[in-house]
Amino acid sequence: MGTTVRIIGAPMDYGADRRGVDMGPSAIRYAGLADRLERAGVDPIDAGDLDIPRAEERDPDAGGPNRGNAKFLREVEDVCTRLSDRVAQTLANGEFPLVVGGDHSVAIGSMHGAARDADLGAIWFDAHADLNTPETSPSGNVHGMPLAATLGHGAFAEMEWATAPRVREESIAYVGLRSIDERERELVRESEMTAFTMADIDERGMTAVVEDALDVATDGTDGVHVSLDLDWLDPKAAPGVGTPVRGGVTYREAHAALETVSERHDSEGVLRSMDVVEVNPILDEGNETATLGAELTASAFGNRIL
Ligand code: 6HN
Ligand code: MN
Ligand code: MN
Ligand code: MN
Repeated sequence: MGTTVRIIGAPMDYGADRRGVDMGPSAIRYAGLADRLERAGVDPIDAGDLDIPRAEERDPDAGGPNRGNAKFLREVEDVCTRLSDRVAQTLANGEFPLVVGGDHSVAIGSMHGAARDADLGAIWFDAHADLNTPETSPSGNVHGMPLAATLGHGAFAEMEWATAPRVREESIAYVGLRSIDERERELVRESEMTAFTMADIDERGMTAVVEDALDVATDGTDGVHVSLDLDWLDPKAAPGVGTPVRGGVTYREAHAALETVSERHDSEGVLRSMDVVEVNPILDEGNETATLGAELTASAFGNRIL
């Protein structure tokens, strides 16, 4: 049979300002994630959720001497450490780890786990660059920092739980970038990462851009991590997110992107891990954003019309 996809729920909201994103895993399951994956031809196993204490019971200011401006850093560390173990174990069992968030800081754990025994490339489907550090973050929200954490920027250099040495800048591609803080802009420009903005998608079309992103993320790596932040889409298509940005990807472009990933995966087996994050059911309309998250995940595994 096909691939076994292990669904790992990470109902974490420590990294975001707007409460409710911790309900993302329930909403995405309710939207039929497992059935949709099955129809796409893979075997889903729902591993349930990581146990995550409510933010109200925790101290946002804990997290050690280098935590700077970062809120709930100690809690994010705890969750990401456990998540990394789960992801690594899943891969060791020959299964595919699908992490369902939760805010985007869960990606620190998924990438850490997926990069333990492999050089990992990444495609970042997001409106944002997620490259802030505890020192530079304007908000203190760790969901704006996962790529900086993975790459070991700033204070993250001292945080072994966050940094993934086998993820290199040159193997990371952004797709759909359109909201970036000043410091992040400089970093992206100076870095060896590849950034495809919304303007690139306007000009060249989604499929061509994603093909290029796949080239970047597969070159010299053992596999690709796909990080799907639902605020990548236009708020008209995905209203249920905490940090919406106008001018995003359309419903159809989003499917085309994930279908392009799946086609490359069919021919070259490139996918290693994935997360789907930032669905906030409180802000959503009729579970539309959660449904989109489930649909797009199925598209990544080959849900085809014919
Ligand atoms: N996301 N750059 C802003 C910040 O607060 O650092 C927004 C981050 C959004 C985070 O995409 O998951
Ligand atoms: Mn993000
Ligand atoms: Mn290698
Ligand atoms: Mn985002």
